[in-house]
Amino acid sequence: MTFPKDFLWGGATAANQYEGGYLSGGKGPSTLDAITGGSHTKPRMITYKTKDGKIETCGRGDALPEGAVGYIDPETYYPSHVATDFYHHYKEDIALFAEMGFKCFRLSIAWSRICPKGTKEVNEEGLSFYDNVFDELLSHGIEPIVTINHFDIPMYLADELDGWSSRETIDHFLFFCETLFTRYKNKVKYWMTFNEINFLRSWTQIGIHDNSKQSKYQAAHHLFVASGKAVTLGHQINPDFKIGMMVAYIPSYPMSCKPEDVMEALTFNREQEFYMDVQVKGYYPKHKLKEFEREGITIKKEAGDDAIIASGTVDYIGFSYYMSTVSASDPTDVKYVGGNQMPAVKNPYLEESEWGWAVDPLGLRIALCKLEDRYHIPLFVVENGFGAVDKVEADGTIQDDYRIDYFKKHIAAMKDAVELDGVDLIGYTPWGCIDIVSAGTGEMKKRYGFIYVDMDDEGNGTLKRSKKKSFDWYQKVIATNGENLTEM
Ligand code: P53
Repeated sequence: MTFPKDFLWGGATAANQYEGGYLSGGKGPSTLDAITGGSHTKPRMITYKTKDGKIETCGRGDALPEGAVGYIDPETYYPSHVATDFYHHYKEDIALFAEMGFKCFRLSIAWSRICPKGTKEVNEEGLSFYDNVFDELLSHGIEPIVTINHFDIPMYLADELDGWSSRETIDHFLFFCETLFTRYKNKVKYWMTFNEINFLRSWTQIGIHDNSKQSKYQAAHHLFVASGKAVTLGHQINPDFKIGMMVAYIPSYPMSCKPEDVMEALTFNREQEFYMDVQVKGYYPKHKLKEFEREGITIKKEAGDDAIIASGTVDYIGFSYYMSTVSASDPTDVKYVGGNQMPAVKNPYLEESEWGWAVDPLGLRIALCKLEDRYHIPLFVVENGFGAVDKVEADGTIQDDYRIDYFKKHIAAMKDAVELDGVDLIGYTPWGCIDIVSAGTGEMKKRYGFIYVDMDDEGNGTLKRSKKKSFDWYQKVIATNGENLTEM
C-alpha cells in the first residue's frame, strides 16, 4: 500500500462559504457578510457606508475610504448569509461524509460566531454549535480539521480597529484561539491558523482600509506574530495538538529556459514560499528584508516579535493546490487565461477549467517534492478540486466524469510523490466536498462537490442534497486507501 494506514482522506469547507446562519444564534456580522455575489465577468462588490452616511459600493479588493464602515443592505443578495446552510444541515451532511468513508473533515470556525464583535466577549451559543458539529463528526469516527480563520474578520474589528493593521487585533485573535483550544482540547487535534495566508488582503479578508504594500506587510507581520503565539499557546494547552500553517501554492514554471524567465519564476515562487519560510523556519528570509529596504517598507516590530515567530513554528504545512502558472520576463509576449480573479499566463502544454485554472496533476507532485525538499515537515493537501458547472439530468443524476478525471490524476500524482519521492504526506481534503459558494466569484454555479446542493446564484433553491457520480467513486478510493482509482 502506498498511502499510510492512517492517511486522512476527507473533504474541506469554510464557514463563510458553507455555514449560512449569518446572524443566527448570536453570531455577529463579518466583513464577508457585506460582499455581494459575482461571476466570471462581474466582480464581487463591498457595500459600505461613508463617514457622512452615504451608501456606496466598491470592488471587493479595493480600498475603502477613510472612516467608511461595512454596510449590509436589506435589498441586496449576499451569498454568505445562507450559503448552503451547514448551520441547519450539519447532521445530514456529516452522515453523507461518513457514508463516503471520510476519515477527516476540514471546516473553519466563524470568528464572529464565537466572539460576535471579535473582542473578548464570548457567545456560548456559538461555542455549543461547534460542540454539536464536533460531536457529530466524532460519533462517525471523523477527525475534525479546524481552520481557525478562513478569510473572515468580525466587522467590528475591521471598522473599529482597522483589522490586522492594528497590533490590538493580535490580542483579540489570541483570546479567540484560547477559547477554542480550551473548549475543544479533547475534540480537535489538527488546527491551522490562517487560510491561504499569502492571499490575505484588503478590507474583505483582513479588515484593513488602506491597501498599500506597506499596510499589507505590516498586517502580515501581525498575522505571523499572532500565528506564532497561537502555536505556542496551543501546545501548552494540549501538547498533542498538531498546528499547521496554510498557504495557497500555485507553482510557476519559467516560460522558457531564458535565464530572465527563470528569474521571473523564482521571484514569483519565492513570494509564496516567503510565508512558509517565516512560519516553518521561524524567520524572515533575506530577500524579503532586502526588498523592504529597497522599497522603503518599514515593519513596526515590538521587542520579542522575532522570538515569538522563532519559537512558534508550525507542525505541518497545509496547502491548497488547484493549478500551476507560468512566469515570463516579457509580459507582452504571452497569452493570458482566467477570469478577473485569477489572470494567469497560458501554459501551452495544459488545458484550463472553464474559469481559466490550468489543470496540472504533475504540478502537484512537483509542489510536494519542492516543499518536502525545502521544509522537511509533514505536508497536508487541504484543498484541491475542479470547479465546474454541473448538470442535473432528467432522472436527477449528475454525471461529473470531468471531476472524477481531475481527482484520479491528482491522487495518482500524490501517490507518486509518496511512493517514488518519499514525501511525508498526511492527508488529502478535496475542496468543497459538498457544493458551497465560490470564494473568488461568489457563484454557486462554480461547483466542486461530491454532493450537489440545490441552490443558485440568486439564492433560490430547496437546499436539497444529492449524490453526484463522483460520490461513489471517492467512496471506493477511500475504501481502498487510494489503491483503486479507476473502478466504480
Ligand atoms: P473559488 C484563488 C486561487 C486559488 C485558491 O476558489 C483560492 C483563490 C481564491 O478564490 O482560494 C481557495 O471558490 C480558498 C477557498 C476557495 C477555493 O480556493 O474561487 O481557500 O476559500 O473557495 C476555490 O473557486
